[in-house]
Amino acid sequence: LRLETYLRRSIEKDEIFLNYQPQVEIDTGRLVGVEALVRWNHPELGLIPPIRFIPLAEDTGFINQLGKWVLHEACRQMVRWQDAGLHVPKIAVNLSAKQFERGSIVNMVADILRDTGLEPQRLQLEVTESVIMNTGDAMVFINDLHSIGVALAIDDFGTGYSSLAYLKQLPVQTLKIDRSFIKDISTDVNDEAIAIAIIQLGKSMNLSVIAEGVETAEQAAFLLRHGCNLAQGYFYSRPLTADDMFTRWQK
Ligand code: G
Ligand code: G
Ligand code: MN
Ligand code: NA
Repeated sequence: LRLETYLRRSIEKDEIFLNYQPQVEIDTGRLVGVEALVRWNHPELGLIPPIRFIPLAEDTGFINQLGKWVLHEACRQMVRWQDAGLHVPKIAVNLSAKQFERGSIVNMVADILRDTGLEPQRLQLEVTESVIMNTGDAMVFINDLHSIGVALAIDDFGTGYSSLAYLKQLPVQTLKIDRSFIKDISTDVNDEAIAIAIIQLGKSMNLSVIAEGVETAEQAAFLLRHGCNLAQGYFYSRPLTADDMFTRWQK
């Protein structure tokens, strides 16, 4: 069977699950949120990474079903943690361009929030610059999502083509500095300059800025020194299962 055939059955077969990567305040180590990252555990092929199945899901249209499942599960998990005594301030969920093409994304998100009872401001949707710039109605949908109280972040910021004029108009709260700029931040002067520029841009536009892919104490110290107090990366934690999140962060 082709991977596509398996993928179509993956949800009903319970092979899809989420991992959660902590997002922390650098100076205090406090948990400020998590990013939900989808995983596919195929019984014969094992764990298939999202870079292999997300593009396939996008090409086949399955992303709409998958994206809906991910959102629902992410919101449900926030409520489960809450009920079990772990307060995770917010959850970030990645969206594909394809999920904007049907026009029903706002209703879908609103339904899921109503169904799970999660407060809208505790859900942050991540979109990339290319989704915003290349998807016809993305601006309209982003404004609609904002109007129901959901938070928005621009993912992989700095790697795509983005217009500052657009950025200014968008009801976005967060920029995520792509991990490619963080990797050599203390040795590559260009990466250093780009990271500092993004931090400054965020400050001047009153946006919060979070660095992705933080792997060392040096990188964290650099960020803090330059005014970025939010980070996500292996230095703090790898993506965790829902249970491990609970064990690791429950006080
Ligand atoms: O752990 P990592 O391999 O999870 O993720 C690889 C890529 O897959 C990232 O670029 C991430 O944005 C993307 N990704 C992870 N989970 C999801 C998801 O639920 N939806 C979409 N559209 N992309 C995701
Ligand atoms: O593109 P997006 O930012 O949504 O994807 C997040 C991806 O980055 C996931 O694949 C996640 O597993 C990965 N990731 C998270 N932290 C680190 C890190 O510190 N180093 C590296 N190399 N990858 C990371
Ligand atoms: Mn992301
Ligand atoms: Na990213």
